[in-house]
Amino acid sequence: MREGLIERYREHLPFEPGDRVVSLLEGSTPLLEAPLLSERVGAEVYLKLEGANPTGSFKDRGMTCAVSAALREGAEAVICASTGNTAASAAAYAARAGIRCAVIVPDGKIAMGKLAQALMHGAQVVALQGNFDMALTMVRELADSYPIALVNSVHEFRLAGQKTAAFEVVDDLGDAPDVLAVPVGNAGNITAYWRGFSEMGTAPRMFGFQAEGAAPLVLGHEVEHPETLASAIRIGRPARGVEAMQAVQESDGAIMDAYRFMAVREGMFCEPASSAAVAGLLKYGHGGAQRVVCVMTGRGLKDQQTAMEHHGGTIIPCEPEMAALVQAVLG
Ligand code: AN7
Repeated sequence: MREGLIERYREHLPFEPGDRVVSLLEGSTPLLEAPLLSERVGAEVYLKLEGANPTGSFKDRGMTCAVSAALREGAEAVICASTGNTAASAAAYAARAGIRCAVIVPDGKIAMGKLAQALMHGAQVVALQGNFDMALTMVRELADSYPIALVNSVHEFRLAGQKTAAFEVVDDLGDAPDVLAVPVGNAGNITAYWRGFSEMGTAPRMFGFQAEGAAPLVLGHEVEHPETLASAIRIGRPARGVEAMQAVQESDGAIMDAYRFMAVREGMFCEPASSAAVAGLLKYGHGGAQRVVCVMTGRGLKDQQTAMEHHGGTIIPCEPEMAALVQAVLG
């Protein structure tokens, strides 16, 4: 039987046998070779397919731990601020646990699929007329004053769960890659990977990629009004600072090029934030690495609107007649 990541990695995680575990069988995601990307980058590039997690993003790794820990502490409700994926994941795990969930999202700035997930799982969805950074500040204050467990990546259990992705990469490759490329918003995920690799006694170089309009870690200062098409990483004040990270920024144009390249050439439909890491690799290269792992943090279907606006294809209308169909198909 397949097991969730708390069962699989219990000796590395702060859970005891007998603790109630809330799992949707997250983790154990595929590591896929990317031949065309490898050719362009000039190194062996592998994709860590985190979109294969139950709610379609890497957030499930942290959420199984955060929600299980919240239950153990007797919480009856969880809350998070989110650009979308954390909200979807928190809502799903809270539903599974039978507790209430509130998600605070920047109004109009999260992908529709993620909003649909949060609503379907029965979360209380609050659309804040402000950005993610404001939402996080306010949610932290609220969680300090009321008996609601905060499940953002300021929560240690989130990082504990997310570090397991590094264990899987080392397991699958037989060793750590030379470089790990990952999109960065709050810098929770890159911090978690670094911990995971460190616990395995390895130290790959960490390449973090931010979108040009939302690149506080590259600029070295907070960004008050972050803007990018990659809405998942529209974050101006990262909750986690990081060591051992090299951060660069990528323009929305390059992110959209990478987004299409991955879908058209590699058959991999990821969400725009994930393609920020691919765009960065294409622009800055492998940095002397032989093996690179690029983390595909979320699934393309989450954000159909961006896909429909940037696919570059056409839909050919057709009358239900054979001649018209031949014309439409063969041109
Ligand atoms: C697809 O869901 O912050 O650097 O609230 O959804 O750990 O923040 C999402 C972030 C990368 C950045 N890729 O990770 C949220 C949220 C995708 C994401 C990131 C996010 P962090």
